[in-house]
Order: sequence, then structure tokens, then C-alpha cells
Amino acid sequence: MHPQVHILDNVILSLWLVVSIFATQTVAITIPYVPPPTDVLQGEGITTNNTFVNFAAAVNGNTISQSGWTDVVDSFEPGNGGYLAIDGNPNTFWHTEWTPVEVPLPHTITINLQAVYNVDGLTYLPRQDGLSNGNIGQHQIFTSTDGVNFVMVAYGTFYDDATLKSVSWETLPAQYVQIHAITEAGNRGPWTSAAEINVYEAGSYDPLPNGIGIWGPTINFPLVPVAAALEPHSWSVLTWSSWSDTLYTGGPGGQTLTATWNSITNVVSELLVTDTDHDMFCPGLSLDFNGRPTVTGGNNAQRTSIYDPIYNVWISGPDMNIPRGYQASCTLSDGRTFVIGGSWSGGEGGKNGEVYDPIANDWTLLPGCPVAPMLTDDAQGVYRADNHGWLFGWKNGCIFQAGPSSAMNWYCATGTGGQLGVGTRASDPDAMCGNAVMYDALNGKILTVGGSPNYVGSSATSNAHIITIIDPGWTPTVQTVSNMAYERIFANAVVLPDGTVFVTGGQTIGDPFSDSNAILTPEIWDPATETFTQVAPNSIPRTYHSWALLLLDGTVMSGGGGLCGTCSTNHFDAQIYTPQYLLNADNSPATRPVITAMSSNTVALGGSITMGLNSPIVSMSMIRYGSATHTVDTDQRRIQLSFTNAGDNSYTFTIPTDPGIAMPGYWMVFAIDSAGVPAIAQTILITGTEV
Ligand SMILES: [Cu+2]
Repeated sequence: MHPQVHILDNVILSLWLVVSIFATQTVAITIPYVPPPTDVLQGEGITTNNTFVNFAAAVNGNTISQSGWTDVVDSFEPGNGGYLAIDGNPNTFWHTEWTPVEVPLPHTITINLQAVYNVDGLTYLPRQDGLSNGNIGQHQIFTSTDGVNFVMVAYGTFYDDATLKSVSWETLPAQYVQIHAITEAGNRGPWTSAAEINVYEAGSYDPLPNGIGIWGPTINFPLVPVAAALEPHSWSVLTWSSWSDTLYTGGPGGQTLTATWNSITNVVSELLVTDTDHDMFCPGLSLDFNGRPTVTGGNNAQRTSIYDPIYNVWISGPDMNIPRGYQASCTLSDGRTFVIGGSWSGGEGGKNGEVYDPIANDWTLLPGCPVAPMLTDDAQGVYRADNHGWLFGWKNGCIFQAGPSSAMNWYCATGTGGQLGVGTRASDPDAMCGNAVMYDALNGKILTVGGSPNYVGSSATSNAHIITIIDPGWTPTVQTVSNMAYERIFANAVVLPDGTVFVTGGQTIGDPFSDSNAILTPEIWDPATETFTQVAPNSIPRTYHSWALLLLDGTVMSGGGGLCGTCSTNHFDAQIYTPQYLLNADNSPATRPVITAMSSNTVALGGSITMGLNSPIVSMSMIRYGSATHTVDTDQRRIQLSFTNAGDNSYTFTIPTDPGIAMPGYWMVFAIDSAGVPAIAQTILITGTEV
């Protein structure tokens, strides 16, 4: 018993830190801030002269010596001491008090580095004695220069095991680092424990100028998120890795570890999915008319899994006729799902098209949709050549394939299928793991960027093209536009409410599971000028196995990378980029218009919705919910909406009638004011029937 233990019950929630806009997603929430304890338990003034322990870690920067550090904890069990998380000895650990009373969560540890460093990350080593009690689950991490004013730099959930947890964040000068443990990872009890905490510093710190957007706190996942899909109803992003949090090889098959980030609560939760007997690593992925991620192949190469976000259940679909991994998948104008390619698993070659009918619940081969015309000339042969097609579901059950092969094709999934080659993407070479984004679906406009002739080992390009498609069978026009500033493979591209396209991450030479030559500066392409502008860089590489998705508040979540066991390029995290249109010139949050009323959130093709706002707007657009893995997002597409203004800030817009353009499913509707600031989107469901 330690009577001097000062429990924070009374003060934990007495201070609230309003985290700036990049931490708050869809509503203006506040993050509870836990101030450091006022009673110093142990370690005050004690110089520990610790041995420098450099744990292998996938964090940015260099380890700061623990020598001289002190820490303050809200509670500790005397037998284990108070500051043993910073003593350089992994065999000793800090554990919160369990006898005679169990001190309830949350718990805090605040480390005083004794000097200001440009901190950019930490590692947390759970206890190493073979027990798990006190492993940190949900957490928040704060830094401070003065020990009084703290800012949150990271939050999320750690996986429940004894492996080293690495956290990186955007560099900030700080003398104090505080971990706020919200849950015990296994929910075994109200404890927190830590064997070692190390803090990292960047080589330099150059504050970014205003006017180029902001990257927010790091969001930690209990897995390497390799695939991601936006969920309707719950304001969440669903992610998954493979059978385990760090590995895709050697698994038992039949299971997938998933994690979901909720944008309202900022909680990251974890679920092991075994219902569909499917290791969904490296799959095909697209969202059907009901917003359900349809996941095909991958590690279990023939399986089909469908996630129902309304009932939060995974549904087992029938096996594909052809086993696949790295195929592309897209939803069709009739509600079926088309896949083609996929020699990464299930054998090489012959991965011709097939189609899934969700009503009949069956797969049908399409012999008229051969994969051969869309193969790249990859040095590794067909194993890579049929990967990650750039597919766009279009009119009349047809698909436009814009790449990555230089050759472009129409496929049609009607009858036994059809295919028509329609030339090449100008002088662009094969562009494996580049991006293609339909930024203006009404006019059939697709932006393509980057990619590389070979999956591995060749220089990527900085090329950009606008492809304009009209009707199936027609030859598209291809316009070469100004290059990006950077060559990129494994980058991700997201269309924004204003029709610009945000391109982030990637590397200059394709090197899976390496962050070498990573590009940390994103670019935004403006269709008005047809040029790219560089915006705020972030510090966490996003290369192979990364993804990005537009969120309902007009920000972009960018995450993942790695999944290579004990490698140093696993990224168990995501970050949110806030574009400048949500910020004032001084980077304070811009005042947003607010959607106050919707006549309906469900609409048929050709139907209309009236939207009420609290202030005037000048522009409207809708963007289909996205899903992304391996640089492919065949779901996102943007439609500029025309509307009538009934006065009183009431606006009526009409959905296009063609399901090939206004692909049924969930869309975000954005209303933009005269300052270019979008309201937080309303979600609408476009049903597959025409009025
Ligand atoms: Cu993969």
C-alpha cells in the first residue's frame, strides 16, 4: 500500500483538450486530456544512468538516451517500482497497483526527457515475463514542452501481445511524453504495465508553412491495415491485414484479422473474422449496391466474403470458378461484381473474367472476357502482368479498363462476355501500381498517374493522363498532361469534393516491403489547370500495401504499408490529411456550411433530393464511397451536381439516370460555399432502380 499514490479520478476529466480539426472527424468532439499527476511518485530528481537499449523498431528517427529521464505515473505496484519502464532493462516493468485495491483505468505515465528534443515517435515494450496483465490496448499519446500544455500526437489500439509496439508521429519539439492507457488490451483487468518505453527524435525539425494542409495525429491499429473500405451507417473505416497482425505467410488459412476505426468515437476496435473461411490478404475488393465490401480471393484464392455493414456480419459467398490473388474487381451497372486477372495466387495465367451475381449468389465465367489483352509486359511474367487492373464499371454492364497495361480495353459482362481493344494510353508505358481516378463521371473523365513498367525494380513514372470515355466500344481520347513532381509506384490517389485529386505516398522504384525512395510529399492535381501542386509532407512512408480513402468530412485517411513479419517497414497506422480548403490562411479551422436537412437519404436513379443548409453554397458534388487496397480503388468516383436554389438555402439536386454513371450504392454529397469550404457530407443511398 502506498498512501502517497495520488489517484487521478478527480482530475482526469477536469481538463479537456479540444484537438484541432484534423483529429476530429465527422463531429466536433473533444478528446479528454489527462494532466500529469501532481504528486511525483518515484524518480523525481533521480538520475538513473541507464544503459542505452536500442530496440529494433520501425519508428522514425533516432533513439534518445534514457539517461537522466524521470517519469511520473498515476499508480504503481510497489514490488515493481515506478520508473522501471525507463530503466533500460526489459526484465523489469512498471505495473499499476493491484493490491490492496485495483486502481481503475485509465492510467498515465509521463516521461520527462529533461530537455527538449524534436520527438517523432516512441516504442512501447510490454512486459516480457510471459504474462500479459496490463498490456496497453486503447491509448492516447501526448507531448508537451512545458509539462502543462499537452497536444495529442497519436492514438489508437495496440495488439495484445508482448511484441514491441512502435509509434511514429509528425515531429514536434517536446520535453514530456505522456501515454494515456485507456484499456487493457485483453480486458483482463484494470491494469497497465510497461517493460520499456523509448522515445525517438528526428534529425531536424522545420515547421511547415501554412496553406498546404495539415497531417493529423497518427492513428494506431492493432494490425498492418493493408485493405480498407468506408462503411455507411457507422462513420467507420474497416481495415484488415491477413491471418495475423504482421504476417501473411504461414497462416492457417480461413481467418482474417480486421480492425475498424470509428470516426465519431475515435476508437479502433479489433475483430478476428473466421465466419467465411477466408484469409482475405491481397484480394479483389469493391463495394456493391448495398455498400457491402465484396472481397474475393487472395490467400484463400477461391473464396468470396461479403461484409454487411448494417448487421456487422461477414457472409460467405460461393467460390470463384478461377482462384485469384491481385485480381481487380469492380461493381457493374446491373449490380453484379466483375473480376479479372489475379495470378499472384491460385496458379499463374488464364485468369479470364468472371462475374458474381449477388441475387443468384453464383459466379459465372465470361469466356468473352480474356485477360490477355490487358497484360503488362512485366519482367516477372504473368505472375505480375495481370495484377491490379484499373477497372471502371460503366454503362450497360460494361467495364472500361484504363490500365495498368498501356493497352486499354472495353469489357462487357453481358451474355458470355465481350472485349474490345481501344488503343494505348498515349505514350505511357505499362504503369503497374499506378492510379486511375474518375474525377468527373458525368463527362467520363479519368486521371491516371504514375506506375511502373514492372512490379518490382524498375523506375516509376511521374506521368499523368486524362482519359475521356463515352460509351462502351467507343475509342476514348487520351490527353497527356503535366507530370507530377515525383515518380511514384504504390502511391494512392483520392478525388476530393472540389474535383481535385490528392496523390500521396509511393516510391520511385518498386520495392515491395521496402520504404526506400519513399515519396513523403503529396500532390494535388487541379482539373482547371491540369497541373499538380505539392502540399504538406508527412513523415510516415506509405508504399507497398498502403491505401487512402476520402472521409465524409472532406479529409483523407492514408494508412498501411508492410505486413512483412519482423521487417522494419510495417506501418500499424494511418494518418488523416486535412486539405487547405478546410483551413483558414492561418491554418485555423475554416467555418463550414452545415447541412441541416435532407428530404431523403435514399434516392432512385433519376430522383431528386432537397438539401437545407445553414448558409449559402455555390457548388455541389457527390463521391461514391471508396474501398482501397494495392493502389486500386474502383469504387470512388465523383459527379459534379447541378442544382436549383429554392431560396432559404434550400437546394435540390437530381441523380443521373444511368447506373453506369451514378453507380448505385452509398455516396457522399458535398455542398461547398463561396470560400470553397465543403460541409460535412451527407450519405445517400442510390438504389438500383430508376424512377
Ligand atoms: Cu499484397
